[in-house]
Amino acid sequence: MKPESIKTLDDVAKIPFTVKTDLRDNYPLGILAVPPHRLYCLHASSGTTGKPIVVAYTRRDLECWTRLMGRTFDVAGVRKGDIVQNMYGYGLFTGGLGFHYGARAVGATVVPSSVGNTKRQLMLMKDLRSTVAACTPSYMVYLCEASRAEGYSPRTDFVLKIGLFGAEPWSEEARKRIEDTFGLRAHDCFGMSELYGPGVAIECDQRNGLHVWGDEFLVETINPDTGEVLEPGSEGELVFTMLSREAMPLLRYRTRDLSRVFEEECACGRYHSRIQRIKGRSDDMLIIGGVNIFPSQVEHVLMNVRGLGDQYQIVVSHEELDRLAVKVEAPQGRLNDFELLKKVQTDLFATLGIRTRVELVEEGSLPRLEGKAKRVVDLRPKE
Ligand code: DLL
Repeated sequence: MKPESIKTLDDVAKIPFTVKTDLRDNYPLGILAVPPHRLYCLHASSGTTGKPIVVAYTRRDLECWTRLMGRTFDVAGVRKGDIVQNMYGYGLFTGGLGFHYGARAVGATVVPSSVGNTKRQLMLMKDLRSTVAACTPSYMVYLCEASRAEGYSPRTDFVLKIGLFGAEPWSEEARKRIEDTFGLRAHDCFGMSELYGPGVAIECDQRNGLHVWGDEFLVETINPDTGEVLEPGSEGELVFTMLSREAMPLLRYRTRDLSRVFEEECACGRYHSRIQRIKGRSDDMLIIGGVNIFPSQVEHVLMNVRGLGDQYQIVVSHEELDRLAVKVEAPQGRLNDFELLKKVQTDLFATLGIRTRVELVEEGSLPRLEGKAKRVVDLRPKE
């Protein structure tokens, strides 16, 4: 295709899709559209195998991302004078720095407390009088319980007004729980590393769909099985084209996220079209406490540990927080081999970045299915 081939919006449908494996196959920086010395920053997110996907930003890309995050904060009502406790992970994950840039763009005060250390988070939330909480919704739900367990009265000890929650699917029930506990207004934020990070779409005060920043992202919905473009309003897989990205201008990037686009004007007065809250994914990626995990990553680790059997099962559950457990078969003599267990646990942590409970089970005890193996058991409550 040549740039001249695109004359109208309908011509966009002639451009082939870009998919996650295109990025993985070109690891680390094989699809850059600028010379490497123009890069200002690199982030990374999980790929389907051991190697992550690397995402690159020029100076202009970082400025654009910051502007989009600033708008995202603005839509949610965050202003100068607000104190933003940013509990997204700082590091390769785009959540931490993305929200950091957003807070700076609106002139708010940012507390980069990053993930974890719940006691300290609660202490800071009270003592620094944080007015905005930014974290994964599952962590905020956890803070509902944890704050009471630590002896706080969430509505009087904290002064949170606004919550910016995303990076994983969540429900209206979770929203209600968070709002009732903390007396704040919770906004759903959507984004993905390949599309800068957070800051692709955000709920306004109407909270009836998330406004997509259409001046930067052209959004389409497709039938995930056939690739056919769907009319606005129909449910399908979201596909994004970035309009001004320099380092990695992805065209028709398939997100695997299922949603619906609607273009009606919003009561808030904004013309940016909206996407419905993400319904789920059309691939097997699991999101565990905001961390993306592919079952193939687990398999990759297990295959590389000597002494294990071939069958395994991934069990995801929810006890206060999302938990990941891996059951793997081992020969009779090694079921109590602590060294082996430890090795699996350490290797999984190194690849996935989250802690996993590993169980060595008897050979023959895990279910065998004909045809496609069902490796994942997800016991988390459904909406
Ligand atoms: O999760 C970026 C982000 C950080 C978004 C903080 C919002 C807040 P990735 O790690 O690349 O990037 O994961 C992207 O997470 O394709 C969705 O499946 C899922 N996801 C992100 N936001 C939402 C949301 C960040 N609001 C993947 N609702 C996406 C449901 C979400 N799923």
